[in-house]
Amino acid sequence: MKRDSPKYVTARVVAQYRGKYRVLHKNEEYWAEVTGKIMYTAESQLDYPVVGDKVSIISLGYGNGLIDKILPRKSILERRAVGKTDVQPIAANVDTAFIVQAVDRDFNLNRFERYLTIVKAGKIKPVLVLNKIDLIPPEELEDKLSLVKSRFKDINLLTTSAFKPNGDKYLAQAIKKGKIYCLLGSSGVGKSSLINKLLGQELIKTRAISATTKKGQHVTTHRELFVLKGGGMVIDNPGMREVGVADAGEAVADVFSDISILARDCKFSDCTHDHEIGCAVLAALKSGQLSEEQYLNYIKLKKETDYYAMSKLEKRRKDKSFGKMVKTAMKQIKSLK
Ligand SMILES: Nc1nc2c(ncn2[C@@H]2O[C@H](COP(=O)(O)OP(=O)(O)O)[C@@H](O)[C@H]2O)c(=O)[nH]1
Ligand SMILES: [Mg+2]
Ligand SMILES: [Zn+2]
Repeated sequence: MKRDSPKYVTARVVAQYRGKYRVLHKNEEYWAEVTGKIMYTAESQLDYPVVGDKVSIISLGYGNGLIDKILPRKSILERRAVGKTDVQPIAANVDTAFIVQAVDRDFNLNRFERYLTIVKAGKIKPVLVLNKIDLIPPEELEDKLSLVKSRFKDINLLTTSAFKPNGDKYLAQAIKKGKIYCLLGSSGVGKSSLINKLLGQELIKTRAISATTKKGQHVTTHRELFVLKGGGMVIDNPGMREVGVADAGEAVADVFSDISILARDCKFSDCTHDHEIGCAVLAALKSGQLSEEQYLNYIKLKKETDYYAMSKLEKRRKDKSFGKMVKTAMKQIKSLK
């Protein structure tokens, strides 16, 4: 008797739970787990599926599936817990990240810089979003907008309110069919409210019970991708307390482009802009051309990436000596034969 060959389909990871994933193939949803092969060969979290990933699954019927392979990623957004070296993937294949702040209490230019660094390190396009604009008078909003614009000259910026009719207009306009977006920012800035507004009431209702799995969706997910009516995809993220930067040396230079340009005039090419004689960055700080706030944030983020790079090097060194150990052991084994 001939057995049926397994049915492979390509699907999108739309939600992740502990060890389980919800994936979407066309309009069909599956609950999926990863194969043992993925589990046993994984070297880090990066080898596991993450929301936004395209995966190849084996359909097991009844809305269940096995994730067999992660298809090559266009981009990967990752962060690092402060003081640790392992990176945590946030989302895959994101085209544009909306970095959200609320204009009332959360407003903080340094925080924008930190998020910009992780977004740029992931080769993702950033857009800054000021939400809850219903809470402040127009003059105050103007002041805040000019502060953001003067610090981030080449980054797109838009304003929203989840509470005003059409308050998501600019956000909706920025979202294109077939592209993946994610909302980043502290807890409470209104990310989920904005996504609800983009979705509209009806869509949320139809999501209450999944047609394929017949399971209710009361489970609070940590990260979830929503498909909008227009065909754009939006990922909601839980608020992240720590957004440590990882492999982001280049991104830091990019985000702090003013400092990078100044640094070309430093006397030493390896200047750390910390104490060196002939440092153009320190000179600009002294003359007031560069603000102390931005300088300090730069030094802080630079230290974080340097630390990360260093520990990676150390890891590599360790790997090397382990390799040597294995070689010597193999030789000894051979000589015994
Ligand atoms: N006034 C005002 N409140 C908002 C706005 N957006 C969200 N909120 C409120 O802010 C709180 C946090 O919103 P939520 O969407 O859960 O934030 P998240 O943690 O970023 O997902 C909730 O009480 C919302 O009702 C807004 O545009 N204006
Ligand atoms: Mg939320
Ligand atoms: Zn310097």
